[in-house]
Amino acid sequence: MHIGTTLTNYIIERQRDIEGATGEFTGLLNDIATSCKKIASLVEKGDLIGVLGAAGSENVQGEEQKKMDIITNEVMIEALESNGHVAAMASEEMEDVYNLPEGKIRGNYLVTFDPLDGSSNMDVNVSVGTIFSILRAREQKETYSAEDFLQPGTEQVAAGYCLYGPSTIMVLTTGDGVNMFTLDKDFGEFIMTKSGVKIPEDTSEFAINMSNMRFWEPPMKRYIDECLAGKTGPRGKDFNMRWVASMVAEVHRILTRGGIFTYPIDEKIKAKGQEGKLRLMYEANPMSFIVEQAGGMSITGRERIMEIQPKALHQRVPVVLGSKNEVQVVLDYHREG
Ligand code: P6P
Repeated sequence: MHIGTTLTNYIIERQRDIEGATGEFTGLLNDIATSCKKIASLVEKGDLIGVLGAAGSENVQGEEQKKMDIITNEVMIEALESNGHVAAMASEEMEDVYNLPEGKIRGNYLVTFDPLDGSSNMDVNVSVGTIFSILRAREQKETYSAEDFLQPGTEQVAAGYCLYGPSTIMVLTTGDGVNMFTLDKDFGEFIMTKSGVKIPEDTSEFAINMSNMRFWEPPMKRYIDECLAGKTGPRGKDFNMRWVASMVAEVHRILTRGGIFTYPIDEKIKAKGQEGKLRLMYEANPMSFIVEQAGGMSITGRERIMEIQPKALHQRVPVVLGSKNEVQVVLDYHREG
């Protein structure tokens, strides 16, 4: 597909490539695009419409919910539940699976999403994003449970995110590479601005929350120490560091110019009885699908994220993703112990 085509046309063209496609998948992707346009409008207005700040509640993760966490979750549900493409949904902001109200037609696809990842950045006007993942429902039924969603990341039929930054950019993979679409707000269409995105295999830019350094496991401590040692150390080159505290922004930078992003397991996380900070079903898996489709690599430090058999809807995992030769260094260090 050519630069300048609309997301709508791209999706329809892709549907033609898929034998037996019924148009349901096309309709679902368009519904997701519609929800992201609505969210982009709300994010942009911010304080003008009183949507910033805390909601006064906690999500299933025990994290303080922002007003926009709840608002954007409702936007996604409203956009996805009415057109008969979705079997059920799961969200960072909802403890249980969201089953469609009685009478709504169930479709063939399960959708997981983080409606506004990095939402605390909204209050300080820093980029945030929506992350989504699409799985096939293995059977048609009225009521779905978490077990229906517990499929490895390799089962995803599509994944993407919408980054609400200086531009609003939808990044999408349906298993045939990664394409980027920039929202032209003058006429409300996402326009293809990059096609066949590839992550540079090497990098000298790492992203990690350095305040957790004293909690890291030895392999991660070794890796970051060597980055900080730069030319004087075993890596023989200087590194740059970034930390936006918005995974969507970090991944977008890596897709654009390379890099490595990691939220590793650490002693603080283990002390809480958790296996990581980021969530598998609606953060790590969709981002891993995108990164791998762009020629990058995505692991926990020890194994490929997309091969993990999920045990729970809100399961957390360590994440190390980005330029494949750099992620390989981290994998090698974990294997050396
Ligand atoms: P910390 C946002 O809350 C998020 O889930 C990711 O988008 C981001 O990379 C990470 O957590 C930031 O975590 O500990 O730096 O606030």
